[in-house]
Parts: sequence; structure tokens; C-alpha cells
Amino acid sequence: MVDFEKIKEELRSLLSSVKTSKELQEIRSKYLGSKGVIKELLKKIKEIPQEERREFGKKVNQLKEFAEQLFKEKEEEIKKVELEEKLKKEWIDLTVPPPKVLGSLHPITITLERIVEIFKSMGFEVEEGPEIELEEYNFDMLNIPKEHPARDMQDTFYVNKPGYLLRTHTSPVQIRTMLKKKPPIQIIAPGKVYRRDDDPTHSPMFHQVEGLVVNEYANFRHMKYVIEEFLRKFFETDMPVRFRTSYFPFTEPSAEVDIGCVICKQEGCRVCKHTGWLEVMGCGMVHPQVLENCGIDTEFYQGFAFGMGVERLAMLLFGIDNIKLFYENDLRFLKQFF
Ligand code: 2U9
Repeated sequence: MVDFEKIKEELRSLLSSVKTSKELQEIRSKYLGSKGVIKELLKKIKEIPQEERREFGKKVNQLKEFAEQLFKEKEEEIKKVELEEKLKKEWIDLTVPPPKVLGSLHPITITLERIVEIFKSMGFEVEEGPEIELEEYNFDMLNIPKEHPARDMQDTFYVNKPGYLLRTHTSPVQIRTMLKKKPPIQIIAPGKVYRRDDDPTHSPMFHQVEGLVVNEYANFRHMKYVIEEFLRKFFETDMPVRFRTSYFPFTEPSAEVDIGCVICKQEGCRVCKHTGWLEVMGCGMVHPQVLENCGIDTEFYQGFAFGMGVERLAMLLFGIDNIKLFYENDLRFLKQFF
């Protein structure tokens, strides 16, 4: 005679003291495993007299269902407790400040963000464009003629695909903006540019920020105000600013912008080559041909534009004399910009 009630009672009391999934697994295989109590009972069926087999089989199946249900309940209970313990042990304090060794911003990033923030505060929007650019947007649309020396193999990186190049300035971003938006436009275009240049103050890749304002009344005086305001905020000094006439194919009239040397305060030093002045950017009224190329009616609209090299401004801001230091990732250099 098999006492099914006794087996059930035993199992229930065994499970009541179980605390871990591992223990539960052991007891499960003892009861429900291939050599477990229930399998053994089923094997015994042959020894049971014919007329009692049916009843016996039913009881074994009931026991199996009972056991499965009990294991399922216990498993859920244990999982819940284990999860609670895990959550208690492994919680993360999100208010702990990160350790300082996580790194710092690159001086070019610091400078770029500083420039962008100043122009944003003056109401400029930020536009970006591709670094592999159409020759048409980089040169033709900007009124840079086919024979212009800037297009020479010496100055420009051409790519395998005909009609494409690595942009030599961010000006094609302004072209793209004028093609897709109507004036008023007041944007800056920050980004990487590429030129075949390599010496202590020039790198084949460098960063520029260019600006463009197009509306019904933009004039040279507005441009002077925006540039002077920007430069004094950037260098945090009320230094003198002067505009020298210059020439660019895409602006007319054009000017180069100098500031009183921020290193020697115009006393004369190596950086300003003892002139007291530093050239920091270029600018001008957008050439009417460039506006017309982008479908802007020059009877109603005019614009001004400007451009600056980020590495040059970073070198002046931090007093760095070799552009290569920005690209070598020497930690002794980078760690100074925390
Ligand atoms: C459009 C129309 C006009 C952008 C301009 C300069 C003057 C300039 C240089 C500064 C140092 C390049 O990085 S650098 O070598 N830039 O002097 N850039 S006006 O004029 C534009 C641009 C886009 C459609």
C-alpha cells in the first residue's frame, strides 16, 4: 500500500523550509526527476493487481499535479525574495558625483562651444552640412572662378568621385541654407574643413565657424557691431578692433579683422610679430552674384558674412604656439584644459 497523503505531507513540509533556487532544484529532481519518487511509483504499476491499477494511476497523476503546483508556487516565492535581496544589495546611488578621472573636453571643443554660445546669445541659429561636398557648392556657387588658385590640386583634397571634394570652408553650408530657406536668415556654420596645408600654424584638417545674415536691411555697420561684440565677449577684454580692406570672391566689399594683441597688450611680442595687432577673421557683404545663385532677389535682400579659424582663436585664447599640439593627444597637454 502506498500512502499518497503521507508523500504529499512530506513534500509540503520539505518545501516549507527551502530558501534558495538551488535547494528547490534538488528536491524537484528527487520528486519529479527521471529517477524521482513519482517515476518510481509509475514503474510499480506493474506490481499492482489489475483491478486497482486504474485507481493507482489516477492517484499518481494527482500526486504529480500536486507536486508540480507546489514547486511552481515555491519557485515564484523564492524568485520574489531573491529579486528583493538583489535590489537591496545592488542599488545605485545616482547622486554620487563622477570621479574626476573620467576625462575633460578637448581645447578645440571648449573653443568651438564658446564661439557657438556667444552667437546663439545674439540670435544666430546653428546649421551643419556634409564634409564631402559638391564642387559646385564649395566653389561655383560662391563665385570662385574655375581658374581660381584656391581650386588647385595644391590647395584642395579631391575625392575619387568626379564633382566632389573635401570642403575647404564651411561656406557650402550657407549655400545649402539659402537654397532651402527664405530670408531672414541669421546662422552660423561650425565644422571641420580640409586644405592641403601643413606647418606650425596650418593643419590639413581644421575647424571653422562661418556666419551669414541675410535680410532686407543688413549693412556693413551691422556686421561691424556683431563682430566687435563677438570678439570682446570671446576674449573677455575691451581690446581695439580694426577692419582692413581685403578681397574675397564671395564678398564685396570685404575686410580682414584685427584685434589689439591680447598677448602683449600691444607692447609688441613674438605672436603679433611686434605689430601690436593680430588678424583673427575675415568678413564682407555677400556678393550679389552669390545671393542670386541661390535664388535670393537682390532688389529686396542683402547680407553679410564672416569666417574664422577655431584653432587660431584657441591658440590665442590659451597661448598655444603650435597647432600640432591639438592633434597629438598628449595627456600632458590635454590635462591642462580641465
Ligand atoms: C556665403 C557667402 C559668404 C564667409 C567668409 C571669410 C570672409 C574669411 C577665413 C577666416 C580664416 C577662412 O579659416 S580661415 O582661413 N574666412 O576670411 N569667410 S567672408 O563668406 C561667405 C560664406 C558663405 C554664402
